[in-house]
Amino acid sequence: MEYGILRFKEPERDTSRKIIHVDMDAFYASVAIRENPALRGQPVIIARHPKENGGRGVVATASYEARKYGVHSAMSAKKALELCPDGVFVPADFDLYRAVSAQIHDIFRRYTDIIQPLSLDEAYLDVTHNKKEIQSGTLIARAILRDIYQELKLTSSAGVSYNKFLAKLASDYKKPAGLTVVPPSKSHEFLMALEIDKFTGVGEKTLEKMHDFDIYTGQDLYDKTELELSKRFGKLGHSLFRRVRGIDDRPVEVERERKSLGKERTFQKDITRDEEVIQFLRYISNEVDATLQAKEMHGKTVVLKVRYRDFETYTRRKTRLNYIENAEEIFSIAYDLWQDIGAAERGVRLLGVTLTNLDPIYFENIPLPLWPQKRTQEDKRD
Ligand code: DCP
Ligand code: MG
Repeated sequence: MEYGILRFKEPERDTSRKIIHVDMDAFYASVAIRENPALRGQPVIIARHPKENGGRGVVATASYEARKYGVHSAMSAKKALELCPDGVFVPADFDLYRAVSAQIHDIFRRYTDIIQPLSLDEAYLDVTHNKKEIQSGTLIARAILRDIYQELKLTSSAGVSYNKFLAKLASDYKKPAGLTVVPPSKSHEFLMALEIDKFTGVGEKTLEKMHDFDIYTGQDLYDKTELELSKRFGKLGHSLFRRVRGIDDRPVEVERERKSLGKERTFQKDITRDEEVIQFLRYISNEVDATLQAKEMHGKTVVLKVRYRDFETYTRRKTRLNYIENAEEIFSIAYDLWQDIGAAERGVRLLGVTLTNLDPIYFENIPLPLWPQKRTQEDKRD
């Protein structure tokens, strides 16, 4: 017991979760380079060439080579050309980015379904309880970066920590192709050294106010009282007071998956031969296709579900760049997936085939929103 000293209790931190933030490196530019290897090593700028549209265009992103010239997102294409006259301008291809993003999400889903996308190239994952029962968030993050690289030939960066705020800061810490882990024991040190503009919500205007108040680093922020911060910065002040103490209890908010349609069957007698699996997958692919046609829907993602005799259940999915148009295509993807996860000799109790991310066939030309609609106020500032 201490007497005579009035002590303010530090607010509690919850360090029980394992959160990963994944962010693709120079996303649009990397996809463009992957599609056209002649671009590798060149300063690639994702924008229409100023010559083509009178210089009204804006840079979506730039490869790291182009960034050396000072080119960055949201800069006018005209300015980018001035800074980088040898820049290779490539127009954006949103359908392609959306498709690649779905493939990245397929990889995430091998580890967890608790995924919150912030944009096409960025998402939070809660892997506290994950499908692989891996204890270490770091190992999962490493596996995800590896899968993305091996399967999609794209590099990404990840941050691992016990909350969203720290995980996001960490993913940005060693870009490109970086993995940064901030365990509870290191978060204080990490936050104290951070420049103040790295804190979520501190944009240009707030930055000036921070400097006026002699706040340049996490440490300076930490040294202020909650009252001081809330007086000057209102709600943001309250939030920053907590953030700089490593507190952020926002959950990873799962987006509802778009419509899906599938069929599955539990067999009276377990299947034990590959030929029987193939035969059944053919049959059920036809069934799914017929129902889809009746409902005038189509999709790009096939999910295969397999339950073995011992009730162990696996699901695996694959996303195509284009809509899957018939039963034969559904079957061929389902069979590919079976080859990944199937082992007939274990005794197959249940098989299921589902198409997800369905769209109505006749509304193809309505553009989907590029950014997820449901975002909390704070994520909007992320
Ligand atoms: N984007 C855009 N306009 C912006 C910012 C981004 O069109 N003002 C697009 C292009 C990016 C993608 O969103 O490729 C992802 O944005 P990021 O901020 O993650 O940037 P990058 O992935 O391009 O680069 P980094 O390696 O810094 O993450
Ligand atoms: Mg990115």
